[in-house]
Amino acid sequence: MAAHIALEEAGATFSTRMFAVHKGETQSEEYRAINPRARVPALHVDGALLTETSAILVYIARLYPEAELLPADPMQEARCLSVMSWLSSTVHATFAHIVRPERFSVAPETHGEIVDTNKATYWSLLQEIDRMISSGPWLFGPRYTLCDPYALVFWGFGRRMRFPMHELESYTSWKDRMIRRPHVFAALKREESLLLET
Ligand SMILES: N[C@@H](CCC(=O)N[C@@H](CS)C(=O)NCC(=O)O)C(=O)O
Repeated sequence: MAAHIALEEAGATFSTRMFAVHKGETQSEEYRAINPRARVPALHVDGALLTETSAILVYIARLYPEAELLPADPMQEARCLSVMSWLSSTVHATFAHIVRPERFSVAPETHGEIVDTNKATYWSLLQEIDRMISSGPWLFGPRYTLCDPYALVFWGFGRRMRFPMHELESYTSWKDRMIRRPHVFAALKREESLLLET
């Protein structure tokens, strides 16, 4: 979703192929031929493969500098990369423990505890994002960056887990603001995203 929104925001010419994780399509031979790690997103550019959301977002921002999707100031850019790195290594990794506990322990009797512990951790990370967004209107205050679409992914995951997302007032009103951006809306519509359901 984040990469898809970034391509829309950049005004890029691109085509998409959808592989539904929940239907096991990313584990298929067909998708493994695209990305042997069997994870989305994967971006193909002139035959070259790029994986990892943060790298894809930075690549898109650099390719379309006129869209100003990353700050030009080195410290501001580094702070943005710091947030992307945290979203990937901590927030996303915590979520993976909730939906795939079997990847973290071969003992089924431990899975319930792994899920419960990481649900609590995930909620505290969502609260941290809520605080980061509280001065708004965007994650980096007045300026929209590609950290914004990346953070939208985790609001959606929280809703999927039936967390009380309405309690995160800043994060939730920011989510509504995000959806009102035409390029965000276009990407979500094409993905038939649950975020468009009220
Ligand atoms: N570190 C990777 C994580 C990618 C990832 O785990 N994507 C999830 C979808 S949100 C996925 O493909 N899951 C399928 C699976 O875990 O089998 C990134 O940031 O791009």
